[in-house]
Amino acid sequence: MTQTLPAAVGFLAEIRAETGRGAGRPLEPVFASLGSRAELQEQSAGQALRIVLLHSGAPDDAHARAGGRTLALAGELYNQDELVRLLPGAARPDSDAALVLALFEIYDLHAFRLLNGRFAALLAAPGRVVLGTDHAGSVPLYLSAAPGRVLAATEAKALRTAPAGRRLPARPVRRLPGTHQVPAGTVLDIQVAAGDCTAHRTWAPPLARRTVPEEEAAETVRHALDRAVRTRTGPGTPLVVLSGGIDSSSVAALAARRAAGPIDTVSMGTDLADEFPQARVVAQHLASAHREVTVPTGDLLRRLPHTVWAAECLDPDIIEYLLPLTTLYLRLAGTGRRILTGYGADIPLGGMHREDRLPELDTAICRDMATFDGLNEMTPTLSGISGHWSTHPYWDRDVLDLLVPLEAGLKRRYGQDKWVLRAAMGDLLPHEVVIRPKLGVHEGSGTSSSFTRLLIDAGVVPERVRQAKQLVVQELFDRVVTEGRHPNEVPLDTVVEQVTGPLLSGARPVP
Ligand code: IOT
Ligand code: MG
Repeated sequence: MTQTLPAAVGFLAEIRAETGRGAGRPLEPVFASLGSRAELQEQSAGQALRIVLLHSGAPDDAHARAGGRTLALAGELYNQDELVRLLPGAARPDSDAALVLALFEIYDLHAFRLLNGRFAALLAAPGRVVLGTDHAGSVPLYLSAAPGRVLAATEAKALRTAPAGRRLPARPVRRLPGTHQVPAGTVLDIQVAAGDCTAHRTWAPPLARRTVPEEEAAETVRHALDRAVRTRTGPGTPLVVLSGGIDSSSVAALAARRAAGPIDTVSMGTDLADEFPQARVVAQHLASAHREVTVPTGDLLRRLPHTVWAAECLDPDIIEYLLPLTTLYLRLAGTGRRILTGYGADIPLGGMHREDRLPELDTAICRDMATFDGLNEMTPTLSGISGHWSTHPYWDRDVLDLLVPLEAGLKRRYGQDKWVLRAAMGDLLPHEVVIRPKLGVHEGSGTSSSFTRLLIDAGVVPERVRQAKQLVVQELFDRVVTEGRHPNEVPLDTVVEQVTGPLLSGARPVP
């Protein structure tokens, strides 16, 4: 059977110089993502390497060896065809891992500047470890390094029991001393013996803006998005998580146009709110096999610990976007689906910004493109906890390189937000879908309001709700990441009680 999921969705790796200095107990391969485990061990050139791959049935495709180097790859590439042309000879490497390794042999770490993908990678060579993520850091990668040892994993919780590493040019992880996250679009080059680390940027969001005639802008956006959808669609029936907004409807329309039969679409709502009628219009138009999943808000909120566990994120706003999606993924029957989303379109297009003025719109886009890193909102672990693989066409490297630099007047035009996308998709979707204004998933599913309600019911005054949300997320992070507890063992009500207690004393008005 052709593989639907990437060969691996995660890994844990330990590299130790065999001098005794770096010796220590092997780490437990703990992951929130589901998958099978395969372990590789190698000793060479005075260095011991152990990699535990979290794989989906073909672990040999998730790593490659050549010329004394070993490479492990979690995730996948989307520009293999152009990359293969850079290699000498006619033989096509038989996996993405082998392709990256072959490019590394020619370009060294500059190979990472060539890749368009959704991945985290580790390369071990004698005396040297290279760690890199895709342009968006969309598969998070963490590490801890000290002289004589490098520990790396695609989930921070796997490094929870690692001895404290030294300070590195990367983002420190809360309450895990010496554990860092590899920045988005960055390669870290580490000398194992000394533990020295240098960071090299391989991608940065463009800052310049381009003026393009309307028609050309719409055409190029359509073309780039179509390619991003195509390269993300596996051999099986595509599944699109559909809100009925322009972002996910566009992805569904492009996937449906290419599919041999009906695609699958699914929408979630709660007892409080849903966008079912809007999504149904799209599903009917595309003749997709459509499902609606209604989750009681109590059940939705009970997935907060799972969402923080999967995303390893401390931002309460982001957690509110991710909670309904995580809950939906957990309700999808079976495992192993490849899921396409419309996530992330609002960042380069300024869709979350309800404002007509162009300088403010472009400022918001600059800010969002400068601050997404480390939020982990794109992480595949959100769907990985139920054994699925999600991927986001709008955060394809080429789509971003096209959307970000479009001048703001193409993003807000004729009183519409995300105008250029609406113009690009005009002929594939019903008009009412094309002109429907933005509604965030946290709004459309009643997630924000039910989380607020929970805190108000616990006695938090409205002015402190935001702070309380932040504290709840922080406390959940401490329990499920730092302390390594399973989210099923972290009852939300106890956490809410614990963090709201101190907020209430002195804050509650005297009756
Ligand atoms: P939103 O754009 O509403 O949703 C993101 C994706 O989740 C949609 O494209 C769709 O694929 C899926 N989705 C949303 N609602 C449903 C639903 N009811 N049923 C099934 N699938 C659904 C937040 C947001 O508004 O999400 N995400 C923004 C912005 C992120 C901000 N981050 C940042 N500044 N760093 C986004 O760009 O997606
Ligand atoms: Mg959206």
